[in-house]
Amino acid sequence: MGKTALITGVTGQDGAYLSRFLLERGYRVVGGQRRSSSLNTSRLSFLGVNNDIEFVDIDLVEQANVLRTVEDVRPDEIYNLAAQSFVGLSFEQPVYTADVDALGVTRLLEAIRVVNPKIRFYQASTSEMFGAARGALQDETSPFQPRSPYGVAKLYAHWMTTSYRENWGVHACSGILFNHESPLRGRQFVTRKITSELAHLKHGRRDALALGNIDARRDWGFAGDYVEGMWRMLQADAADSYVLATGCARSVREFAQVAAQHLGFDLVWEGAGLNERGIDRKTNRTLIKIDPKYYRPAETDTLVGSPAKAENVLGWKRKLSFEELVGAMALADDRMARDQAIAF
Ligand code: NDP
Ligand code: GDR
Repeated sequence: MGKTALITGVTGQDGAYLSRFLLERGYRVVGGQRRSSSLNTSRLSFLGVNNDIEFVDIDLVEQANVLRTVEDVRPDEIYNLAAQSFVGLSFEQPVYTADVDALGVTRLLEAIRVVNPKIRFYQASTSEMFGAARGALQDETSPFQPRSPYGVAKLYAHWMTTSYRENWGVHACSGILFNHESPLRGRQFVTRKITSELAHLKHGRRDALALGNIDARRDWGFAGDYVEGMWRMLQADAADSYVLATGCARSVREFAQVAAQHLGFDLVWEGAGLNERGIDRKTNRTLIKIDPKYYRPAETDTLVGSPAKAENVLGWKRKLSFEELVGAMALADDRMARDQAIAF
């Protein structure tokens, strides 16, 4: 009989890719979803796995609910992907972010300790914990300097994961993942915002796309590659912390440039600061403008990671390049925007 995995945050980007990955390996996948007025299983449907998952209601702010779920499901592995994951929002909702992203993890770890300390645990940690790192290559030994309430909450969760490993012998891993994207990425994150909105501009929308700090640099990989790394961490004999990254940083400006090219625009930049514009040279139309509304109170300018440990110890290797990733996202949004333009 295959193993049972409980995935919290199953309706999110990574939840969808991880579900598909585990189902392909014969797992029984139990998807923890947060009950709301309208359930969002669109990503799971997109990957064709919606009907193969058993759903349970779980909300990380509810201790008894978390405990009962772990008791009922009796999983071999728990992948904790649930989070208030939008860094920008964490500046406005720091208490809620901490409740879910920090204390929520302790609630899960306590449930494991009570129900069965042999359950293997994956915590979705983040490069945001490195925060003010300023461009140097970050690895598992780099100092943490979080700049956002989200990063601070995730750092607490990272240390609690480490603590349950050291104090209670739980096979608890912290995956310190750098940004990973896909056509299933939420539209508030900058990559999907760019591919989705540029595609709509191509298919008739008029308003230019408004961005914040286009000189921010991130290490962008493909979500489908990264969920394999999560699984590999839980298969290793010893639990540990691992960085998953590409080792290469690109600016938001570069991402927009490549996406625009895939969508048939010839993007050039004019002006500076708040007056900078991204213009389509072919039509002289403004595609991109700057709106300070999207600036963050404390910005993390550049984040780039070294995946050397995961590559050497786990044999993990990402497959998709930056150009292939942007191309796949642009193509998917091009089709979606075209179909919507026809439908209306
Ligand atoms: P998403 O935002 O796409 O998904 C987050 C999931 O968490 C959603 O299913 C959401 O449910 C669920 N959720 C939110 N609050 C709660 C709660 N209180 N109780 C239970 N479930 C909740 O994130 P990603 O898939 O991109 O990321 C997965 C995890 O990895 C997150 O923890 C994120 O912080 C972390 N991470 C992501 C990186 C990335 O680049 N994608 C990089 C590093 C870390 P609902 O559908 O109801 O909103
Ligand atoms: P991030 O991703 O904060 O790194 O968190 P996001 O795509 O939101 O921002 C990346 C960078 O782009 C800059 N930026 C903008 N960002 C957004 N969202 N919207 C804009 O209009 C815009 N303009 C410029 C941002 O300032 C930032 O520098 C993601 C999430 O998935 C987290 O959950 C995860 O932990 C980290 O990645 C690693």
